[in-house]
Amino acid sequence: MSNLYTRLLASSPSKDEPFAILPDGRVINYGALDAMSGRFANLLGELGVGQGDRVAVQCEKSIELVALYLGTVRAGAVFLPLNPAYTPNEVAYFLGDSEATLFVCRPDTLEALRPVANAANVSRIETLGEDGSGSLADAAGRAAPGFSTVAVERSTLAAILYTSGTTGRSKGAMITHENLASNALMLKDYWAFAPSDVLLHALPIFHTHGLFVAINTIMSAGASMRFLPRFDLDAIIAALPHCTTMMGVPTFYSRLVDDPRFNKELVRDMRLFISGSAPLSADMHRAFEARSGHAILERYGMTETNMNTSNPYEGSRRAGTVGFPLPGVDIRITDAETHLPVPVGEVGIIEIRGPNVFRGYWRQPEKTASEFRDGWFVSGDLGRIDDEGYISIVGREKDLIISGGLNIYPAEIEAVIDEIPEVRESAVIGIPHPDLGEAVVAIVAGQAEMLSEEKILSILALSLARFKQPRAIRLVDELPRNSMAKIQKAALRDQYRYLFSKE
Ligand code: MLC
Ligand code: AMP
Repeated sequence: MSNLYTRLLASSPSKDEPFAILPDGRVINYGALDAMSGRFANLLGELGVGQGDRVAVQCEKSIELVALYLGTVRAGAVFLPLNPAYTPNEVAYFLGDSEATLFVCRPDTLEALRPVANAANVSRIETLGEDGSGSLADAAGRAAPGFSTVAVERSTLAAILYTSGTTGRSKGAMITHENLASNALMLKDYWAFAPSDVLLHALPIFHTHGLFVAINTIMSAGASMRFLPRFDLDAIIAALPHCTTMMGVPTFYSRLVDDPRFNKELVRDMRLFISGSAPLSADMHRAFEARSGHAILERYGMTETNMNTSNPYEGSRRAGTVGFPLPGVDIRITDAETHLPVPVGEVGIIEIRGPNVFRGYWRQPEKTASEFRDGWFVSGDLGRIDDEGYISIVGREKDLIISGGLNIYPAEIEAVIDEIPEVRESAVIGIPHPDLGEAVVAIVAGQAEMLSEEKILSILALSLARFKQPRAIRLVDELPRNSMAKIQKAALRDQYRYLFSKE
């Protein structure tokens, strides 16, 4: 069976065709990509990374990192990307849980992370900087560029992506070559990607959206991308006239609409804007269309499943909906109590089945079993299907906050706050935020005179990535509880709903 890499290149783009255009103007063509990824694949073998071994990476976005992803996949090893914002504490868990063979970090974090990797028994630690420096990049430069891509089974793991869990313990989603190849090849057709397309790539590449949806899809079309290190409005405005497509989280689109330079002339060569990872409000959909003349195509996905549904490329892209099940993907909506499919128009839990659905959580068979029902993956998202087949996401059964497209599980933050001796208990909630969609807020009950927002934040900063840290903390005497003594988060969300906006 073919490797993901081979399947992504089935359209055989010529070696001279561009793959990535970098901010400094450098162009990486498909031939160079093959050589770069081949060098990394050869190097992994030299470093003792075998098939199935985990390559954990916590580096800034760079084209070398893309090549390392592809080299890992070509070698039959498992790519495990980590958000560069994670603290050493968080990294320690991922390295230990995954039993990674190789850990690659930034040159400037090596000193802090070496003991973490050693404690997790990682055999090798190497470095890769965003400018292509570092010990791994140096050694790759000396490795041979030609590599015979390893044949794998459909069910062979290509990647593990950690997603936080409701209990606070992150789970490694095991993603196979078939999951990724089937999804990318289908999306290329569904969204009409062609070799002439240039994708504006400003997403991080440690998640499904920027790594798989964006990069795999353009590779399967033999298309190219303008590869930006992060979302920077000036750089986006400068790049838009040279692009045909863009993928982003809703925050990208609201920031564009807020910028007076964003207009129809700027996007004259664009054919498609795609949004996902968090809800795009119907108001934002309309505001964007009024300004740009483009109806954003909203789609719905998950780390565990890649892409599930999408608004149509041809046809009406309906604001506030995530469109139809994608070809090959089955969706059903079931009742939370009876688990039976609900009638059209009624709200229930979205369940997913198809070649896109992951193999399970790394070394957590019970957790895996509990999230599947009769072969369907139970998403935890609440949705409804209307009589024309459009699916809307109306909420979440899982206690999850999505801030700027990044998932945050309250339990993980509550656990750290609750360890502070003066704290009795806490409730972490998501509150509507004009830029991030939702922002993290902590409501804390305890010895108020001994506590302060600054003190709590400084303790959280020691163990939690910045994006998980609350944007506001409120100290209270008591948390509201229902008759079953359960904290009423809905009441708290209601009470603080205007914290970041005008009433
Ligand atoms: C950065 N910060 C965030 C944040 N991103 N805080 C909360 N939520 C976020 N998402 C912090 C920074 O550390 C910084 O801290 C402060 O907020 C201000 O930073 P900023 O400069 O405004 O942030 P910026 O770098 O512009 O990043 C915001 C963002 C970025 C929205 C552009 O987070 C982003 O690119 N998000 C995309 C996430 C993504 O790819 N999700 C896909 C998941 S896959 P300080 O110290 O300065 O206060 C998935 C499946 C699917 O969900 O369906 O796709
Ligand atoms: P992640 O675990 O980071 O992959 O996030 C997946 C979750 O993001 C889904 O379960 C949804 O809750 C949410 N999500 C993704 N796309 C959309 C969308 N278009 N609208 C609403 N929620 C979305």
